Amino acid sequence: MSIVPHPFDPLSAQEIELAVSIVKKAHSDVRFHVVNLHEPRKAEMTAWLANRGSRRPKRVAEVVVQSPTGTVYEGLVDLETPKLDKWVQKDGVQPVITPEELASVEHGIRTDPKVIEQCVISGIPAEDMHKVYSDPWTISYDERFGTDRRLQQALLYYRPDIDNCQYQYPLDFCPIWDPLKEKVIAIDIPKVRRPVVKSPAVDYHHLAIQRQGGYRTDLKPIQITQPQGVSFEFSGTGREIEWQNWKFHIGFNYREGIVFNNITFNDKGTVRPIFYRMSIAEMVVPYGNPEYPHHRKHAFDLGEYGAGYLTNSLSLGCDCKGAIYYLDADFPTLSGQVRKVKNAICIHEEDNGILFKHTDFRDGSTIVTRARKLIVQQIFTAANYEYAIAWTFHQDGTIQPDIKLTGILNTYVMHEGEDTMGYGTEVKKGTVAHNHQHLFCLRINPNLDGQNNSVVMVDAERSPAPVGSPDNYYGNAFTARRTRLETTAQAMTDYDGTTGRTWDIVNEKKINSQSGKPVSYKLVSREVPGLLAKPGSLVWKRAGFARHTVHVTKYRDDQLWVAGDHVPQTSGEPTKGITEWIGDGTESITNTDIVLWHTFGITHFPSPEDFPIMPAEPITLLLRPRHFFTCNPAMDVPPSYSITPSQVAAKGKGALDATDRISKLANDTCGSTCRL
Ligand code: ABN
Ligand code: CU
Repeated sequence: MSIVPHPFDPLSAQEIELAVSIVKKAHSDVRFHVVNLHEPRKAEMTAWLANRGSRRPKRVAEVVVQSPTGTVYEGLVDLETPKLDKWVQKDGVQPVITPEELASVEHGIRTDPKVIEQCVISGIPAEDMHKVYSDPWTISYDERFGTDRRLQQALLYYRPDIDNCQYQYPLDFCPIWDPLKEKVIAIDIPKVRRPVVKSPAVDYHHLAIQRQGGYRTDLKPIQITQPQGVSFEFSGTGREIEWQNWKFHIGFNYREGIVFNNITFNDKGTVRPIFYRMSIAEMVVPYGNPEYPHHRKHAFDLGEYGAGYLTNSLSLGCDCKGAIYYLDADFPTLSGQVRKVKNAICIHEEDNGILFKHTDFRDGSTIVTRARKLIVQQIFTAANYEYAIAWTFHQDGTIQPDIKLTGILNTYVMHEGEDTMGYGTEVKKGTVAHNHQHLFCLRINPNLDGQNNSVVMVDAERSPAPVGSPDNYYGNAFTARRTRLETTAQAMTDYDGTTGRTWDIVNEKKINSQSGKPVSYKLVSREVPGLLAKPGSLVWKRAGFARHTVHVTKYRDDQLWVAGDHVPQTSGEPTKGITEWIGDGTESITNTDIVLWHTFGITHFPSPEDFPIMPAEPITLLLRPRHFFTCNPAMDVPPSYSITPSQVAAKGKGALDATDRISKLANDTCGSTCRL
C-alpha cells in the first residue's frame, strides 16, 4: 500500500514520473528543468494542520520546461486527477540550470577550433585539450545577448595532471556556450593576454600530502556513541521530527534545499507555533574585479543552479559523525527521468557544551547542565565552493542556522609583474583570487502564537538626557530603542553594529505574563556586510534582496523566490522578486501574516591560507525566544551535576569532594545525570 504523502513532503519519485508523463502526453519534446512540489496554499494548509481529519490539500506538481527551440513553459499538474491544470508560455525568461547542462559544456569547449586556438595562444599544446576544464556558469546577464537566448559562460582552467587542484591554472579567456545549439557562440578575450602559469602544482589530496611528507600522526581517535540511540523521533511519512519539545516538517526542493514547515515548540503541554516556513531562499556571490567580463561573475547559487540540484550525497563518518538519520531527495532529469540523491539530508544530535551553570561562591553548591543540539544538514557544491548548511535547534528554543564555507577559491590568471590593484589576492604565484561576497537570504514566515505578527527593530541607545540632568544624573543610562516597522518601505533596514541592532518578530496580542512584553523571536545576526557593488550595477539590479539586511513583506502564496521566479539571465530591469513585491513600499506589515527576509554573509578577501582548499569558514546567526517563555524553558533538561546549599550543609565538605567522583562518572558511563 502506498503511503499518503504529507502535504509538505517533496514529490516522490513516482509523483515526478507521473507529472512528467502527464506533461509528455501533450508536449512530448520538452526538457524538464523543474518538477517540484507546488506547495499547498496556506489557507488550505493551515485548516488541515488544525484538523488533520479535514480535507487534505491535494498534491500538485509545478513544472518548468523548455522546448528544443528554447520556448519556456510553466505548468501545474494535478497529481490526483491526474491532469495538466495550467500551461503558460513564459517569454523572456530562462529556467534554472540543470546538472546535465553543467556537465555537457566541457566536451564542446575542448573540441571547438576557436577555443583550441586560444588555448594554444595561452601556452597549452593543442594535444592537451583533454586537460582543459570548464566551470560552466550561467552567463549572468550580457547585453549583447539579452535573456531570450540561453547561454553559459565557461570559466576555463588547465589541469596538467588529472589529480591537480583545478583552480590553480586558470585561463584568461571565456567562451560563451549555447546549451541548446551545443556550440560556442563567442569568446571574450582580454586585451592584455595572460599566458597560463606553469608553476609547480600545489595540491590537497592524500597522494600530494603523502609526497610532501605525509599526514600528522598525533591524532587519537574520537568516538561518538549513542548506545541507546537518538533522542528524536519521526512520525507520519517520516519527515515530521520531534526532539526536545520541537516538532517540525523537513522538506527539500531543487532550489532552496532544506525547507522547514510548521515549526512548533511544546511549552509545558501547550504546542505553540513559531514559524510556518523557514529556508535559505537565495544566495548571491558578487565578485569585485572591475575588469570586463568579471562584472558578470555573481552567481545566484540557489536561483540559477539550485541548492537542491547541487546537493551532495552525505556519508557517515565524513560529513557527519555519530548516530545519523538520512533523508534522500528525488529530482527530475532534463529528459524526465528521476535522479535520486541518497542521503541528501543528515539529521543528528551533538553535545553542545554547557547549557547553563551556576556555583554559589559561598558554599560551592552547584548546578551544571550540558546542552545538546539537533542538526539538520545538507552540503552543496557550487562548482568550486562547498556550502554546508547546518540548521541547528537548541533545547532553549533557539534556532541557529550555521553555515560553513569551504571548497576552493575561484581564481584568475595574472601576467608577469601584474598588480592585483587591491581587487584580489595572489594566493599562489601568478594566480589571483578576486575579492567577493557571499550573501545569503534567510526567509522566515513567522507564526508566533498565530499568523498576525509584526517586526520591531531594536537598537541599544544611550539615554538622550544629559549627564547631570535628573533623568541621567550619572550619565550611565541606556535603553533599547524599539522601532516598529510599519510599512514595507520602512522595513528596508540595515545592520548597525554600533547599536547592536537586532530585529524582533513579535505577536503584539500575546503578552508575556512576567515581563509584560509581547512574545517574540529575536533575529541576532552580526555577519552582515552591505552589498559592495554600487547602486546601478548589474548585481545590485539583479539582487534586490541584497540591498538591505532586512525586508519585510506581507505573506502571499507563491512569493518564495526573492530574486524572481527564473533567475538566469535577468537584467534586473524591470526588477524582479522582492523589489517588485515591495513596489511603492506603502503596504502595511503590522499585525498581519508577514515574511521576513534577512540578508547576511561575509565579504571574502582571499588569502594564501585559503588555498588550495579553504579551511571551513563559519557564519552563524540566532533566532532567540525573547519574552516567548515565562522562564528558561530548558530547566527540565537533566543536569550533569546538581547539589543544593542544603545538601552541602547536610553532607559537609565530603559532598563537595564528590565532584571529582561525579566528574569521573560523567566521563565514563554516567552520561546523562549525576545528582547527589
Ligand atoms: N558558483 C556558480 C556555479 C555553481 C554551480 C555550477 C557552476 C557554477
Ligand atoms: Cu569566498
